Amino acid sequence: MPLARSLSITSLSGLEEWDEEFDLEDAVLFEIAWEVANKVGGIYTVIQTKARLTAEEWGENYFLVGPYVESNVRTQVELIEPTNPALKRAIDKMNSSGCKVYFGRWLIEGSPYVVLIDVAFTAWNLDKWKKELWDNFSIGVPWFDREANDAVLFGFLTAWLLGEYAAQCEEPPHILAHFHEWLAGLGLALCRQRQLPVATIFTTHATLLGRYLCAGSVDFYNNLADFNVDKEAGDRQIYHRYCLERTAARCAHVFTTVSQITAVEAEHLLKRKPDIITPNGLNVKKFSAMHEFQNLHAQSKNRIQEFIRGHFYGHLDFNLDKCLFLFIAGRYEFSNKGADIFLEALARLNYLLRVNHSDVTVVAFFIMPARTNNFNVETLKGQAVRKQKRMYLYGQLPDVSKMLDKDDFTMMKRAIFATQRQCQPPICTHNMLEDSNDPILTCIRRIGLFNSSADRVKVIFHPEFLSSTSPLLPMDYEEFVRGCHLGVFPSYYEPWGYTPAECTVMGIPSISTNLSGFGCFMEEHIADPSAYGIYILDRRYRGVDESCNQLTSYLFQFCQQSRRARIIQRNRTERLSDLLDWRYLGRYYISARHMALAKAFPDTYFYQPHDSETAQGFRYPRPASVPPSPSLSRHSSPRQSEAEEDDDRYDEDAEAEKDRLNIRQPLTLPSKKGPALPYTLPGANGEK
Ligand code: G6P
Ligand code: 1S3
Repeated sequence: MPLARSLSITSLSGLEEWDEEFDLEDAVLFEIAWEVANKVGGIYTVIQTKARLTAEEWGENYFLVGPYVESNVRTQVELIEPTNPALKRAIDKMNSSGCKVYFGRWLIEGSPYVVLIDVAFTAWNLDKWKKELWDNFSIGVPWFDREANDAVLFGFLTAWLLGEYAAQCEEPPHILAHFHEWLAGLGLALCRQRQLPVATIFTTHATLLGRYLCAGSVDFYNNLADFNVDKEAGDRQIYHRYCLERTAARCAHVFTTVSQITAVEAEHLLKRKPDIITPNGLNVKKFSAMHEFQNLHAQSKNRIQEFIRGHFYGHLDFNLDKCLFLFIAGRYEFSNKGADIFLEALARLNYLLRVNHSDVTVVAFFIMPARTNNFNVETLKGQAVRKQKRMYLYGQLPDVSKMLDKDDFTMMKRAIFATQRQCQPPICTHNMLEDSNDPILTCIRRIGLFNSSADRVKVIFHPEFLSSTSPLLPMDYEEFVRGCHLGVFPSYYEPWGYTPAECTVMGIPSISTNLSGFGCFMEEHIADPSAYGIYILDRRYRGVDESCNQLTSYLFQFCQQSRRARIIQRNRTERLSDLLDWRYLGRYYISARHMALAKAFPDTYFYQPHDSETAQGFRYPRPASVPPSPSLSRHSSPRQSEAEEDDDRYDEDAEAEKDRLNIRQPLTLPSKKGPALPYTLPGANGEK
């Protein structure tokens, strides 16, 4: 019997409600990605955080499909018997034909069903399937590309699963299959080539060529329209991968990208304009006490301060209470993620703070995984010293002269000597395997930020993702972000950028760029982003040196804010979190699914863009408490007088209420009648 399902996206502090009455009939949704229950990068975050909302909408008819990785399954998945009879028959049939397909519940919010396929177990089919790929699509995959081989196996196996499921259904089924990224894309192309009754969506989270070209020395955005894509892919030995990606994009009923900027890129590099933009959301955690996130900031900051005490033992000649923690985190793509200009700007900031005799010290963390031989001794020693000799770290005797005898003093002096260091506090927490040509370390050597006593900017490179079980900095990523003051993500290539979004929902200000999906999205939705702690660097229309100056000036301004100003700013930042909640952003995925069903099954489904999809974009107004004068626009982040400098108690609720009244305006969505691509690409009319 057909099921009628609908979803009401509820109101989010001023954002418009969105009731969707699309009858899904007996449709079944498969969402297919290499990162289902398998964390590699940002796509995992998309799938994992979105699952709850999608499971609410599709209930028993939602299945995620990914690779079987034993270590992941052991910790994240509860294996069970398939719940859907047709799917059970399909899985049994595959398993009796030499495959290993598992069914379970992924133990995350929403507990969605997962179908996990062991691709290695079916590797005996690889040559046969590669021949089929060549015969039908003229794509030849070389034997040495392991990732592409996995993509072939995964593609054939997912198409097999969907075909088998369709064959096992008693009534003609309405299958919707949503494929993410090139690694999963072949399954989509095979569904179309085999004419399966499947409505298909392909979402690209970054294009292969875009990532490769940007990582080189190419002027990417000024030449987007002119690249000879086949040659560029061939030169980088990724032609076969590129063909898989482009085939999926071309074959899909609906093609989506995560941002407008990637839509422009896809149009030029994959030769198809996306039908819908599907921005990435998060599951926003709401605390019952409104300012709980501020308390969490203070708690986590204390833990970072503890680490700093150990790391800088013997050199703790700066005031930790006036110390600001900045960080960059993500995949280690030195220039794509903007680590290059961040370092350069830190060197300039160091100079500015020194010549202005600032009492602020900045510690900048680089959390980017690289190849290492574990922690280095000097760093571990620092934490050990901290734990044992905490009272001596400041290098001065405490005023206990009356309590101690001569021997105690001798012992204490020796302990102080033991905390003295001949070397500077380390830059890197680990032993790097490629120390001499590591890009971050090489750049630090050039700019001379060596954590010396005179430096107002200190640098710590932690080339491993954070973990609460680390002996060094035992914090998970979320705790760490909460304890920092500012996330700095000056990316050159960033289709979306989860890192600044995560900062926002935790109430931590961030710097992103107008070349990142997130930065452009915020620019589109907020009248004065920096007032909300969303600094957007111009990397599109400025040269590298100019962007670096702009970044330096953002950092310097940030260092000049009083504590009270930072607290106000964090409150404003946190208020934007509804905008990044899947409960709001999930609607774009819903539209993509309805559009695909209507294209594949026009007799059953009818798609009409939602009213709000065609209206003008909503903008968060400038906060009421920010002065409107243009002369202050550079300083729309809150500033106070010196007298208020250390006053961290103020009427937060009154300030918040003032801004909230201003925000309560109906929300309408930006135009999504196909992506209106608003960017005049520099170079198109001669500008640089
Ligand atoms: C939160 C806490 C305050 C604390 C402040 C520190 O707002 O509720 O008690 O003083 O953080 O802010 P800061 O920007 O100096 O880390
Ligand atoms: C990609 O991961 P990345 O860090 O390689 O996908 C993410 C999820 O859509 C996106 O946020 C990011 O910008 C892309 O680059």
